[in-house]
Amino acid sequence: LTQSRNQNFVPRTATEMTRKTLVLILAGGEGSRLKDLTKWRAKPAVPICGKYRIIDFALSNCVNSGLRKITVLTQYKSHSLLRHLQRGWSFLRAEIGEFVELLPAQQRTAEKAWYKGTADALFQNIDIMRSHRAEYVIVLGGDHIYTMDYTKMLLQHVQSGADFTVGCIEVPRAEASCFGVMAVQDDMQISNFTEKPENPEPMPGKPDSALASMGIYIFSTRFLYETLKEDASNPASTHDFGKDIIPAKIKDSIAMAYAFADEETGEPSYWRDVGTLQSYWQTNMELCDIEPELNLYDQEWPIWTYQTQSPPAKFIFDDEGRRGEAIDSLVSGGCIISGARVKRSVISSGTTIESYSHVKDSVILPKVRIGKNCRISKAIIDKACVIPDGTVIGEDLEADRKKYHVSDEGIVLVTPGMLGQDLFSFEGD
Ligand code: ADQ
Ligand code: ADP
Repeated sequence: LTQSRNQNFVPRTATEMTRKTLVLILAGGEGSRLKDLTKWRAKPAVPICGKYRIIDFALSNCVNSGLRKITVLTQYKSHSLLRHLQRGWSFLRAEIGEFVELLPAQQRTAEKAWYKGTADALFQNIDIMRSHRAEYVIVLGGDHIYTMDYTKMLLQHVQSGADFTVGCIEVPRAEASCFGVMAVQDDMQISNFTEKPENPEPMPGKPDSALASMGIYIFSTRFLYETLKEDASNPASTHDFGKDIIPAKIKDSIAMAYAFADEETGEPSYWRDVGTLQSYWQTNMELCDIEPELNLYDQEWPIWTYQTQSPPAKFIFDDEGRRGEAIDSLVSGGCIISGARVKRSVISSGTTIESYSHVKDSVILPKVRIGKNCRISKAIIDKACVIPDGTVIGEDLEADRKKYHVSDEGIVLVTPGMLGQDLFSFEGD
């Protein structure tokens, strides 16, 4: 640690480094590409992987990394997210300097506007950040699925003496246009950064790959405060990290990239942007593989969440002796599969599936009721949907399109609203 070139602060121990770090999780994005899954809730609150919410992954990574001063910035449709955080993430102890603090957008400046961009979201809370007296600030998005020890990136940031460090990952060049894309020198200093380029720059010697920003930034605080102040008074700025701050600041500061990759093989680590219905569905489906890349069973890196206590999943013969079974699937607590077949699917907590129904290649969110004689395939069924007897989903996409949302890839999204469960008849939780 003492090799640090950072003039301002040199941590003497690893714990000093983590204790002097404040994490800010940006959880305010609209997530509009998830269609009706984010009609009532913010993207980080969307249930995923059978029993979690998307934000649980970033939060668990923080806690498991020993980074326990965490603030979460919320904005869009935040009720369900705030409730989840209050119920599930209030176990840290403020008395020993550990907390998850909620920062709902609250128009705290003279301007009568909600957060404009991600940098403005930080600027509006600069006094709160300062009160925590951190030396380093980690900014994370609350909407990715991955497990990552942030202290490795923090250590690199400290040792390199960087003003800021951007987490990056190798992605197929064909998919890179939805990310910030960067070029780096041999020492990992960033030489170029373009937000969502039409024609992403390939990696040297790898024409089909590009180096994408993971939207994870570590800043040395003094540099961050000066930068945010400068940006706030720049009328030409949209006050966004990816669009404004990062590209502008690589020129006149020490800007480093941290590669999120296997240390031995150099292969990119597991990281999923669940921004679209296809990627959301795919991320869930991958868990049905025999050895998924995302290991939810790793006791060294538990993914924490809030859940109501529920009994074990139950698989039963129905009255006519038909077996209830699930194969290549994840079935959460509180589920009852009675005389129905489930294949390659993720069935979230508290769901029931009745006789003669067949569910395959689908993601079923919590507390769904699937009646008798239903056939459901390649579908995402939102929380608390009640699927009537005899419903067929995923076989005739033209027919499905009339009632549900069908993605370009042919995945059918069904929500309570689409089933006529409206504000007055819907019983969420
Ligand atoms: P995007 O995800 O497209 O790209 P953005 O929409 O700004 O960028 O969202 C970044 C994060 O901030 C998300 O977690 C979002 O939920 C949250 N957020 C957005 N606006 C917010 C606000 N006003 N208040 C609080 N939270 C807010 C970014 C980077 C790219 C990078 C990708 C990686 O800009 O360079 O490649 O993330 O997914
Ligand atoms: P929670 O678990 O916090 O109840 P969810 O993740 O299910 O929330 O978020 C959905 C929110 O939107 C809940 O507050 C729920 O009551 C509401 N909601 C979802 N669908 C509908 C609907 N069709 N009509 C009315 N309210 C809905």
